[in-house]
Amino acid sequence: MEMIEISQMDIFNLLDHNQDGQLQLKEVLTHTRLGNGRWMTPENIREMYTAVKADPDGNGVLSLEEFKQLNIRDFHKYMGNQKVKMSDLVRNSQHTWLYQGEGAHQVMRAIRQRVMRLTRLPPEIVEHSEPLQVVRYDQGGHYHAHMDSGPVFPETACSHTKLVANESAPFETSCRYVTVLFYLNNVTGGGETVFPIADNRTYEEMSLIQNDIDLRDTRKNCDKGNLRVKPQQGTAVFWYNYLSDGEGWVGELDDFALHGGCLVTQGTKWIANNWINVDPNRRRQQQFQQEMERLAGSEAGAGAPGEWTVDKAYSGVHLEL
Ligand SMILES: [Ca+2]
Ligand SMILES: [Ca+2]
Repeated sequence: MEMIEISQMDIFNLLDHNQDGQLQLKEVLTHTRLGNGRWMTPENIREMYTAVKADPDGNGVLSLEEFKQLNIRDFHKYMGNQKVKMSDLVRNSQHTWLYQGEGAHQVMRAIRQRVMRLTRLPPEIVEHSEPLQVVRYDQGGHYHAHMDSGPVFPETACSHTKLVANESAPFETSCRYVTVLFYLNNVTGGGETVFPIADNRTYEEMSLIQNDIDLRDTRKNCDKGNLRVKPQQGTAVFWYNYLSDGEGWVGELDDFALHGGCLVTQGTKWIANNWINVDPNRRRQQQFQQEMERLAGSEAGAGAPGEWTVDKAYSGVHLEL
């Protein structure tokens, strides 16, 4: 594989969203998905600047000169020494997966049938989607605002079709066209589902973080989100994570689908998620469905292992966006 050389100057320019030659706090925050699941607040960034002496003139922004002086080892050492609590993570909850394919418990089958009727999507698409994810948030639990699926470029593979398509791709995402979120109980305090920028026509990525207010932070700023849905047992909310391509198929990612789980202030919150996976590449989706049908047909009577294959493919999926 070819390695890409990028200089510190290139990184600086990538981070400097408004191209003013300074890194503002929000420009740094937008790119702080560090891979260890930790959520960074403006205060965390300031503490980090102080600890690694990143901002010697103390004006709260990093100039190119300051950025070049940064010792990346100091930074990693600082991050490595941080004690991380569950409440510091992007997501503080537990989950499991429940099989819904042929032969599953009638309640699981009934949920799948209802998702078909609700979304009006072809049964073969819904049947070959991910199993049901059941999630429990204890008191103090949350999930900061995120997208359920990622952008799809020509060189992006979908998790569900990649094996069938047999194409090597540098990027991969789950291609979750639709999310159906079920509320399994009434939550005593908090736990709303927040869509911080729903219906916000003037949305721009950087406006998510204003001074010290990060609208994605569901522990602190749920009250400032545009749309909040209160959990009510037996109800569900569903939305599209991608726009239409204008030709009856899945198009670009819909940034407005950003959502999160607000802090549970009292009691426990139980939800379940059904994600409907559709490959924006129509040919790959069709290829995948044909293969699933062939597998189910060739091994009929053996508990439809074709579907188990799909379910198993998702057993390790843990998406942090
Ligand atoms: Ca800037
Ligand atoms: Ca500075």
